Amino acid sequence: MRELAVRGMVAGLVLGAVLAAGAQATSPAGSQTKGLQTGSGLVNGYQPTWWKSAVVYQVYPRSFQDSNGDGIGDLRGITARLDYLHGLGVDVLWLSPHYDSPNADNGYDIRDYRKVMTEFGTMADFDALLAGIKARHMKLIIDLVVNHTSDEHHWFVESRQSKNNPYRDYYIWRPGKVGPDGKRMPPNNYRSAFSGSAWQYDPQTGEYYLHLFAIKQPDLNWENPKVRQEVYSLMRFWLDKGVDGFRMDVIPYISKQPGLPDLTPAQQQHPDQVFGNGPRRDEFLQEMNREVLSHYDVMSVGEAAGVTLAQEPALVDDRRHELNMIFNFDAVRINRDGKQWKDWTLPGLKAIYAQHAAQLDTHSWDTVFLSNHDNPRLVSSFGDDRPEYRVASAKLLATMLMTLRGTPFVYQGDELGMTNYPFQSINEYNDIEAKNGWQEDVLGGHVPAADYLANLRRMSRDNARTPMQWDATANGGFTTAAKPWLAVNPNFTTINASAELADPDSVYHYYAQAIALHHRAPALVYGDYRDLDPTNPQVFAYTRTLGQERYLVVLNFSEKPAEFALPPGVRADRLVLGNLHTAAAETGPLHLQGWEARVYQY
Ligand code: TEU
Ligand code: CA
Repeated sequence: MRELAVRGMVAGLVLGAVLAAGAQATSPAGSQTKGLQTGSGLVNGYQPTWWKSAVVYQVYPRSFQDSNGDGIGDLRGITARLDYLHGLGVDVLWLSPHYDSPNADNGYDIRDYRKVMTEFGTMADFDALLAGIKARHMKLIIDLVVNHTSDEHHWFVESRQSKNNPYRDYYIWRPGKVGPDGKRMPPNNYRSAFSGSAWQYDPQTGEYYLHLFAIKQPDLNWENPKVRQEVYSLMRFWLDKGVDGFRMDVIPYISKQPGLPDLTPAQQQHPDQVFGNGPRRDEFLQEMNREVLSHYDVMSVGEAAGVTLAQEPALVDDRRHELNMIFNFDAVRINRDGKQWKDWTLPGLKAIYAQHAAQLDTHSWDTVFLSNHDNPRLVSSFGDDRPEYRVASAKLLATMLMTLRGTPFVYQGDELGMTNYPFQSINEYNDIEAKNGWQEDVLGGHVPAADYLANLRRMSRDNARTPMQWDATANGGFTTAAKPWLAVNPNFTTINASAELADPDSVYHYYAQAIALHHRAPALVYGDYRDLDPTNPQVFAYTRTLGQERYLVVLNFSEKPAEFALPPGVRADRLVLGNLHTAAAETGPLHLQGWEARVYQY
């Protein structure tokens, strides 16, 4: 373990030195908006804050770096790679769940909120990681999963004992119904996100409990003030250790519909919009803010499945004192109907960003992301991961992430242009969502295996969960174990951090440049956004302006060359970022190569 950690540290130190020379200061643009602030301290109407100008990097600890050779990523492994992350220029790390868990859903099923998962290390390892993050002037947000717990949490172990157990009302228990055939039936027609009914019958007390996700993830009953106080207490536990905020897992789901009636056929098309809009959602979030968040200088970002862009201000308008921002799923799921992969169009994506701009005023901050641990790889979903286009399209996507309006979120490995995994059989998958779906859809005789696997290969969450590819040694340098918990993408021999650190033209160094640009340009944080050609099927071109600071971003979302004429008043004066070396100074229409991205200041 020490050898690996040292090797990681050395690589990081070398990288840190190299990049420090080239990269701009990673201090968030917030510190550079002084001259732009009006008397009220606002910048273009926005209240500047550290989490608005920060760039966030998500770490999925299971797959980031193994330090003790057991094939599973851990906290010491992350600590050994902090210089790599600092060198990239990111400001905030979002750590996916690190708590004690039986891993039915890889940590999103928490058994003890105040204990570090044994496989990930100890609380001392967490403290060392946090100290290492702070020493590099970065911040840490952790994953708050409080819509549900593990069924092995002691609250649930108690709750299921008897109907009068003091913990019974920590969860949502209901008697079933009796069907026309006289058989027992669940209380309503809710379905789990991971296949099957959202209700599990428990013989011990002859009732069903609700689980909107896995059977081993019973939903907490937020109507119970004791549950809410337990959550606020565990939040304070981590905030008092110095954590800088939370990413909140499916947080809009915490308020359930009174009486839990069946979903109507229309609601069954978008059950998340029923689950995410319960009547007490905002009351609970305002109480959480009043009791906890408002007492700390922290960042809160809610994962908001089921909340439409029109509804978004209800959760993020700063006058409502709920959350700082949320992840809206419209863009990241433009390529899916439910779980079925579908093609998408660039005008369709641009229309979503136009809606973001229209729905969110200067009181409502946004996030910019197109990947995470629940979605396939960025370059495979929104770029083109064929060898001839992978690097250029990965850089183009980085350009978009760093120049749209909102806090950008980079998912681990996307800074290397890591791609989807070439899955062949269901046995190669780990994800409960994939395996439960196989059980129900394929073994249930509803979907041919080949069709299920073809779709799964494109949309599976496991695409993003294969281990980080650090170098060309065995298992990509992720682990010294013979077998990692999930196979490393075989393309690690060519796509890996070591090779990219050594290549100044790599996706990694491009991300570092794009992040540095984001940091030195308040207009890219707080500036107005204007789409120059919403219906153009191939080119995404927009401006970001803040007073006299004006940027033009032009992205060719195709392998085919494109010509783009600039509207009056918009000029390609000074190229400040480009992913190909063909951006000649042009006065007339721009001539873009396939997957070419350019950012001009004018
Ligand atoms: O995800 C909730 C969620 O919306 C996704 O799981 C989505 O429903 C799923 O990917 C369907 O395609 C959060 C976590 O990010 C996810 O990893 C967990 O599995 C889930 O909640 C339960 O905690
Ligand atoms: Ca390990």
